[in-house]
Amino acid sequence: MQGVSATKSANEPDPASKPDVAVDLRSDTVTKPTPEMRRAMAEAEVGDDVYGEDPTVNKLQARAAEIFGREAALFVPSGSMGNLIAIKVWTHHGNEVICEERGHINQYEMASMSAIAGCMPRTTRAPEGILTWDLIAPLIRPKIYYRAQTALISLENTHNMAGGTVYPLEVTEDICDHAHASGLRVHLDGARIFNAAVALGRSVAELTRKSDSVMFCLSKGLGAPVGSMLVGSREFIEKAHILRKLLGGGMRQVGVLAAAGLVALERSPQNLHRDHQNARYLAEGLAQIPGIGIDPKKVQTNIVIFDVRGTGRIAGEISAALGQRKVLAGATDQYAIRMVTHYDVDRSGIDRALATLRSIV
Ligand code: TLP
Repeated sequence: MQGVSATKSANEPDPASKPDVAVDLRSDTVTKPTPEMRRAMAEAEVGDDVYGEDPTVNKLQARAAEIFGREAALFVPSGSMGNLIAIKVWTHHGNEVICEERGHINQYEMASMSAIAGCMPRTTRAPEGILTWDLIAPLIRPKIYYRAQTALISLENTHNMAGGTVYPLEVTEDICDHAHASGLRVHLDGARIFNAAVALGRSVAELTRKSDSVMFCLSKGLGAPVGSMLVGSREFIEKAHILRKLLGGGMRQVGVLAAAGLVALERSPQNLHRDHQNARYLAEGLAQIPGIGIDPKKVQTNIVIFDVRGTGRIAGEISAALGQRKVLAGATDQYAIRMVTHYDVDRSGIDRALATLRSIV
């Protein structure tokens, strides 16, 4: 069981400790709503949010804006839609968006920045996924009539596919200062910004204060069943609101989801340090398995990506073998496997995952 939490009772059975139940390390998106979330959902006051009349959504939006120290916030169905909306607000068709090559907006959002926002990603690979102004500056297009124009820089904190890495605050702020001086906007894909905040011991407001817009997910480590938030200035959110409708993201009595989101926002950040401890413990265990490549010191948050080349087998084979033994993890490329710790997996689940992998390789 994950620690002292108001979201789950200490008597609740832990699914990971039952051998017939899978240890699901595919993602922190797999977390199920806690009993407190389910109660809040059942009791939520609702209204038609397309009319702006859902009191629970309005409360969630006001609270998110307050926590991030911003003027306004908007509830959106998914992180992908939130990122796309932000890109559309800050760009025109034909613009370029600078992002890290392995970034979610570049790899996992169905090329929506091109297909829908009409933008080109301009990417580079950064050590540990952490962009710096030195890496970004050469990617900015000169202001010449025959070149596409750079409009936006999008950062990802924590960086998912680089292994949950965290941007040092000075680096983000330096990027934002230079970007603004160059007339560029900065969007933050902060799907897991609360994990970054816990890792750095700082508030999400501090970590994000210089970004022009922030998207964060309620439905990852925070454990809500659905939903993400955009936060920024009132003007940004007004534009985002229109674009959400354009994309078909206007929802009606959606307070039932916002209610779970509110519980996630208030309660879950205090539990994330356990996921980080479990991830480090997992990485230390993995490092002792012959053929597995990982540096546990590099695991800063809840994402563990390890190399299986030394086992002589490819990641897909190993993850399939793990799956047959009810340990779920995804291959992220030919030789890499990702395991993500979260609220619904405890130490015994991690031990099971380690023992299972050891027996396979
Ligand atoms: N990430 C998912 C998969 O899509 C890879 C996961 O399991 O980690 N930004 C970041 C950094 C993300 O990791 C994700 C989801 C999103 C945006 C998109 O969020 P959703 O799934 O709500 O559209």
